[in-house]
Amino acid sequence: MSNPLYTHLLAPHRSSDAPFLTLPAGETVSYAQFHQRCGQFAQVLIDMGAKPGDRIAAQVHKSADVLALYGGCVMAGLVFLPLNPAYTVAELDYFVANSGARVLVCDPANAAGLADMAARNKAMLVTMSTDRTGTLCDLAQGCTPLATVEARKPDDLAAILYTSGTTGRPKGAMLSQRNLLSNAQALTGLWQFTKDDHLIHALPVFHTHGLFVATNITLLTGGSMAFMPRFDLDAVIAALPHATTMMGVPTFYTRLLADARLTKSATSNMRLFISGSAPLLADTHRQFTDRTGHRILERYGMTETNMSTSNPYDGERRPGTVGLPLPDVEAKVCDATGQELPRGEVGTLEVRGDNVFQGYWQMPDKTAAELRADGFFITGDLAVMAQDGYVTIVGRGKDLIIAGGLNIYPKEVEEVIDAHPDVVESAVVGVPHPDLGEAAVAVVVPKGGAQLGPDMLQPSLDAALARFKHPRKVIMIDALPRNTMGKVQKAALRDTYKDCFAT
Ligand code: MCA
Ligand code: AMP
Repeated sequence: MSNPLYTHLLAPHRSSDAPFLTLPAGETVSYAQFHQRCGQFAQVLIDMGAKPGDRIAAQVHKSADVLALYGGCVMAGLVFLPLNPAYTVAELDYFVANSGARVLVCDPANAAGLADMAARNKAMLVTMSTDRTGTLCDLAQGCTPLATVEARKPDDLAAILYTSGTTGRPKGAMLSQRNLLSNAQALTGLWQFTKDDHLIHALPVFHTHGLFVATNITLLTGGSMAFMPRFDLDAVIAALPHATTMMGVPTFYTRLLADARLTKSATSNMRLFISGSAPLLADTHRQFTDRTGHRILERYGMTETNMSTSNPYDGERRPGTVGLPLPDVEAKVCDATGQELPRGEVGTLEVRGDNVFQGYWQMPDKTAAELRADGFFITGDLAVMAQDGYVTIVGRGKDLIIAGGLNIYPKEVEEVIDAHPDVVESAVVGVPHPDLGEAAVAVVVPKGGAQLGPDMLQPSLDAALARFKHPRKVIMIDALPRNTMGKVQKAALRDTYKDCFAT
């Protein structure tokens, strides 16, 4: 049997009583218990008729069982498809239909509302709650774990994660066993993770950061995680003295810095704080060092590429930069044709390596537009590479807002607002936000004579979009600024409203 992810992440500690997860109530999940649960989910899914390569979509709240479901998919050769619990039924419908998911796992509270959609898409609907109940959990409870793990080749798919684009519908990034394993191995070595590490895990588990970077590294080393349902400042501060590492988005760090309990002594047991998913301000980096003595290690990645660059463990962690390409990852700053630019010039970052995904699920045209024939992936991030190889992300070539580490595609929000009968047009822009880094502002032109208050857009937004995508502010104006070509000047709007969240 060959199944690289199983062999490296799950098999080595399968009989170990060492803790894998510590949960908020003080309960622990040992490696042996986790392995058993993975095997039970694998067997239940197979009994339901799932075949290797089938997609298993899960829109559930964070729990130990979600990770076991991921492990179960690995064991049964299934493709795990995690989805943000904040998504509306309309958003979910697209993901289930596009992926052709065989099974949709949802929270019991949502089952009735999703039944029609699941049936229409021919997906079997089962439930999982955070307290280990629900139809899937109940079936797993009494089930004998899968005895023979499904064979998988390195290029077989392990997961699909949807990521939006600046145009069109979200695209399913196909991640292979090789993509996930190679990245976990590279990061483990680079960041010197061992079985003695105890990682504060306060991230969601429906994205690369919390699901793959944090979890796969821990599984690979046999270390443990303080597994929290969400980022709760009090819980994270209480966990610091017992932990050795934390991974977070910049908002975690700004919230910690705003609390006087973040001190040198509170963090004296910690060896490493890692930040990513959005730009960490150099100022935040410096303030954190001044307060705690720790230099936050910033790294850079994407759903399509896993992690591509990182500041070093030993050596200079340069504030404002995302460090150097990972071992065996090539990174270059290019012009629009893919021609590498001289060091110091701004261009688009392209990356190549085992970390780079297999393409977009059933979207060959979109794959071809972003993944070059020679294997380089066009990230859409604007970057500069210094003479010594350090990469700085200076902007985005794509129209994207990253709020608290979550991506908001303005186009998707504008389409919903523009469909309102009293709206002529709108522009959604990201502006600085003290907590989230960036936040979305909608600038809306109402139809002449229409009495359109900002709240009147709410029903349309509620029906279509997860709440984290809703604009934090709606501003009505008479006309959008346009250049001579008639293009909306988003830069001007960003400038006009740059202080609207200033404290
Ligand atoms: C929650 N809300 C947000 C966000 N999160 N709005 C905008 N941006 C957000 N990120 C909204 C909710 O809809 C809700 O709105 C209100 O804020 C309060 O929600 P709550 O859940 O209480 O918020 P929170 O606990 O304060 O969460 C903020 C957070 C969280 C801790 C920053 O969003 C978070 O954990 N972010 C991390 C995301 C992440 O893991 N990103 C990695 C993906 P209302 O009141 O209207 O209902 S990127 C990735 O994986 C790449 C590969 C990489 O490089 O890592
Ligand atoms: P996602 O599509 O959710 O995978 O988000 C990937 C995007 O997050 C990248 O294309 C970058 O724009 C951004 N990103 C991730 N890490 C960093 C970082 N350390 N600094 C700046 N931007 C980042």
